[in-house]
Parts: sequence; C-alpha cells; structure tokens
Amino acid sequence: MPDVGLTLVLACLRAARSVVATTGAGISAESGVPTFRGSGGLWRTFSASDLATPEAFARDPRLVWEWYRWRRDRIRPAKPNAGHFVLARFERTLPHFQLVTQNVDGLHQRAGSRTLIELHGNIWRSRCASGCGRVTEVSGDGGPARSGDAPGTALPTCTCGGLLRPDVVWFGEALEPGNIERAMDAARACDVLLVVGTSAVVYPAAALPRVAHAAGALVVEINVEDTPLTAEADVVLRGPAAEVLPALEALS
Ligand code: BJW
Ligand code: ZN
Repeated sequence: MPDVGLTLVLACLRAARSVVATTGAGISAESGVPTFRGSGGLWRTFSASDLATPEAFARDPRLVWEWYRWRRDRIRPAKPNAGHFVLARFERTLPHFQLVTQNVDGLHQRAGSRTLIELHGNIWRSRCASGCGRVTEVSGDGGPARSGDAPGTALPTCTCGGLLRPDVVWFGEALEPGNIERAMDAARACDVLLVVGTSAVVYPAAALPRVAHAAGALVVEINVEDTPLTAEADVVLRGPAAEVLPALEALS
C-alpha cells in the first residue's frame, strides 16, 4: 500500500498552482558530495571560521583556495542522482515550479534544471575579490582545471590585478538581494514547499519554510534525520532524497 504521507503530498502537488522546492547538501549526499553538518560533514573536520568567511580569505587566501580546490576535486567526478533528476523534471511537468538551492555544486544544472535560484553561489565560478565585478567560470564536469584549480600555482588573479575568490556566499556575507527576494516571493506564493536535504539552520534560507507556512503552503520535509523544521513541517517524508523523490514521482 502506498505510504500515506506520499499519497497526501502527491494529491497536494496535483492540486497546486505553484510549487517550490528548496534543497540543501543532503540531496547531493548520494552523489558523493559531503554535507556540512552531521557525521562525515565538512564542519566536523574543517573550521568554518577559518575557511568560509571573508575574514578568513583576507587573512589567508592561500589556505582558503587550497580548501576550495580540494572541494572542486571532490565534486568534479560527482554525477547528479535520481533526486536531482526528479526536480529537473518537475520544472517541466508541474505548472509553476521554482527550485531554490543552497548548494554550490552545480549538480541541479547538470541534471537539467534551468530556472533555479542559487542562494549561496556556485563553486565553479570565481569572482574578483577587489570588487571590479569580473566573474570567471571553471569547468565543473571534468574539463580543464583553471582559475586557481592547479595545485601549487600562484593565487588566481583578476585582470584588474586583484585576487579572485570562489563565487560563493560565506558566513557574514549578504546573499545576492535579487536571489533571496525572488526565493522569498516564491515561498510566499506557493501552495506546496518541498524542503529537501537541509539541516534548516542557516539563515536566511532557513526562513523560507516558515514564510511559506505562514502564507498557507503545505510544508513537506524530505530528510534522513530530524531537523529544527521537523516539528513545524506539515508532512515529513523520512528517507534519502534519491529514493523519496522518485517514489513521489512514481505515484503520479
Ligand atoms: C539527507 C541525505 C539524503 C543527508 N537525503 N537528506 C544566529 C541566528 C540566525 C542567523 C545567524 C545567527 N548567527 C549568525 C547568523 C547568520 C548566518 C547563519 O545562519 N548562521 C547559522 C549557522 C547560525 N548566516 C549568514 O551568515 C548568511 N548571511 C547573512 O546572514 O548575511 C546577513 C548580512 C546582511 C547584510 C550585510 C551583510 C550580512 C550567509 C550564509 C552562508 C552559508 N554559506 C555556506 C558555505 C557556502 C560556500 C561553500 O560551500 O563553501 O553554505 S555554510 C553551508 O551551510 C553552506 C550550505 O549551503 C549551508 C546550509 O547547509 P545545508 O545545505 O543545510 O547542509 P547540512 O550539512 O547542514 O545539512 C544536510 C542535511 O541533509 C542534514 O539535515 C541531513 O540529515 C540531510 N541529509 N543525507 C536527504 N541522502
Ligand atoms: Zn577584478
């Protein structure tokens, strides 16, 4: 017999005029990309304040670049999984669907998602740390390593002479205002919000489910573990995203 939670979510998805999915590191876990928190999470081994703040980059850009090069090397061979592909198909099969990710790994795009909002940037881009506005792309699919990817090379520099930095959002930095505004607007307007594979502790992204709930949306958490959101979610689908999302799609 189909799971009651899955059946309820499916019925709500069918009736919804607007659906938003917000994803975190958990959706990429089965692609082999490490999460941040929990067992095996990056913050268990590495210090966020030494590596993911503007102060850390100002203090020791070489150390920060070394970590991001290592991260790029971990992510480069990863492939999108079944969860990424279901969300890419939702963009085409649901009437009004918006994907909002905190992930920087680029796996949603590689699965075919086209209209996603990347709240925390993208690890495959670098941008000028001196603020001239230049952004450079690095190949994320096994292509040639550039823009600071070659170990042992000098720090990557911009054509203006300033240092390049990874084009991601560090702690204490503001998110791109247009991105967070569009995400909040979508959360306010949706009938169903799917919250997939996030610990729901990092703001302002963690506010999206509360905003959607306050505006009357059905909030569905898909996660392998409890989070601070679990008690407030309308439906909790417990399990790996790469299994739960295909199960949901298969029922439709
Ligand atoms: C599975 C699974 C499977 C596993 N299937 N599930 C106190 C209160 C409120 C806010 C603050 C506060 N103190 C400080 C702040 C602000 C701070 C913040 O929120 N801190 C909290 C930690 C307390 N936020 C910020 O600083 C943000 N900026 C900001 O607030 O600006 C204000 C400002 C305004 C104007 C001017 C200036 C400033 C910026 C936050 C940036 C976060 N950056 C990072 C790094 C990105 C770059 C990089 O990758 O290197 O973003 S940190 C890291 O956490 C990364 C992630 O996107 C983010 C969220 O993590 P996520 O995705 O939820 O992953 P995990 O690992 O936490 O969770 C994985 C989940 O998956 C778990 O639940 C598992 O159970 C689950 N899972 N396998 C399904 N197979
Ligand atoms: Zn520059």
